[in-house]
Amino acid sequence: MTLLLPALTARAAEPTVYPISNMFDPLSKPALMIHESSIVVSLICLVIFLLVTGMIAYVVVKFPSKGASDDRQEPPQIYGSSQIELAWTVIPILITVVLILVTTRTIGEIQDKKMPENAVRVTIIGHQWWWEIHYMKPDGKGGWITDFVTANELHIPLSPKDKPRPTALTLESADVIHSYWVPQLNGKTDVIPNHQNHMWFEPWATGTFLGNCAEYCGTQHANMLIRVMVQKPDEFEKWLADQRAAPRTPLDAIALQGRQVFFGNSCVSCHKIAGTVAVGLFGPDLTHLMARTAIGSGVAPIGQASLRDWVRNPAHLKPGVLMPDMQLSEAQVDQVVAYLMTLK
Ligand code: HEC
Ligand SMILES: [Cu+2]
Repeated sequence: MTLLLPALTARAAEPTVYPISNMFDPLSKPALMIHESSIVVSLICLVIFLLVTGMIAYVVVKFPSKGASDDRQEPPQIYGSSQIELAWTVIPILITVVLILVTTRTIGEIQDKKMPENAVRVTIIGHQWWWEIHYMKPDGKGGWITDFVTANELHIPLSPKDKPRPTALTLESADVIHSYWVPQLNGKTDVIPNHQNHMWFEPWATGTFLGNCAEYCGTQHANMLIRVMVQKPDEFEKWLADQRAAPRTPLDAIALQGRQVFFGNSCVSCHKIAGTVAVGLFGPDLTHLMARTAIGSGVAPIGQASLRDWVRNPAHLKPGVLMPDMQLSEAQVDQVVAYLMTLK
């Protein structure tokens, strides 16, 4: 994380980074609703706490023991007093009912949200230890199909309060249970194999929001970081258009050799590059690799040095990673990295 922050903040075009997941500073609709109901619940609990501790303190101060000389008698025994027993049964039940109503109302409002036509639809698939991200488009028959695929970094539009544009996420897992959590945008939602969960964001601040996988999912769980880039509408549309287009950077001699290494090795059976024969789905889509800010789901900022390190042996940056050491020669590593750097 510390490794990544300077790289993120140094990017001139990149607006504010929210590195600390401050749950007291919600910047998106569901996060605010959760925040408000947690304040109500905390206040009720605070009142109870003050009442109980206040009464204990009062009794302790008012009636201290006088030691051996204490000739006061035992207080009156009230075992079986229905008035008192009713009071300490009914009042807590009423308080609990209020707490249940406050929280179920919020849960209902969040879960029953009707997505408007203009909502951005995204399907996120958790993998050990990275996130596959599909941007969806209508299939013309009332369903949704993949428009394009990317990984780890979710770009979503700003959702001004007067002109909201929510992003609707469908969460799936390719292997074990993960959990998608960006505290300033929404609460956490489990990502479960053979099951779909849903969540949504309506952020009113641009910037990069950091989050984590919040369910232990194996060795590199801690390096399964989440970045959500909230962008102004025009920037978001530009990003969408760039992602849909094929990479256009012309290849120089070394990048051409690198392309040969890439397609001559099994890279193609795990990675996809749109418009080529590389259609592997086991690893992240590399079509627009260089449009991301980090590699390995946040283990290192993206750049020539980190890509070299990764391609030479990914377990150096991410021990236990599911991409094998490809045993390339130093020259081949340079060539492949030159090719990867054209994937903008
Ligand atoms: C057995 C499957 C497999 C093979 C073969 C493979 N990779 Fe990977 N690769 C992965 C997986 C899985 C990840 C994601 C690891 C993670 O972040 O935990 C990955 C991640 C990457 C990334 C980082 C992508 C990102 O956005 O974070 C790059 C770059 C990469 N691979 C390049 C290559 C190259 C080049 C080759 C061939 C020399 C190759 N890979 C071969 C499975 C594979
Ligand atoms: Cu995980």
